[in-house]
Amino acid sequence: MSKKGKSMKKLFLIISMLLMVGCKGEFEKTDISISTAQCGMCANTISHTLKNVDGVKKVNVDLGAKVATVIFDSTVVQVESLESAISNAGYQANEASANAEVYKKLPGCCKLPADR
Ligand SMILES: [Cu+2]
Repeated sequence: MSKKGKSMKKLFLIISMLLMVGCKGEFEKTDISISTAQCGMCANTISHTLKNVDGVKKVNVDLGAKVATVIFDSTVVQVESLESAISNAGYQANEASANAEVYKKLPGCCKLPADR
């Protein structure tokens, strides 16, 4: 192989390594507290809501721990947008309170025990 070919190969390797690091760095993981979620229906609603947000890669809702774990592309979506999506589905997300109008329309089993 010529000297030029060798250095081209080296350059290509460096570029592909940088690209791999770049792609990996785009995905972030966050745990969102969903303290007002009550039942499996709530968990499904929150999970579907988050999966429909652009940039969300993976969602796991732990109803026992009341936590939604989201893996998302931070160049496309921010945590605040994930929180407002949950709020607009009628649930508290971290410090963002639930959209009151949507919360009112939730089935009884999905409301806080005091509101049923
Ligand atoms: Cu529910």
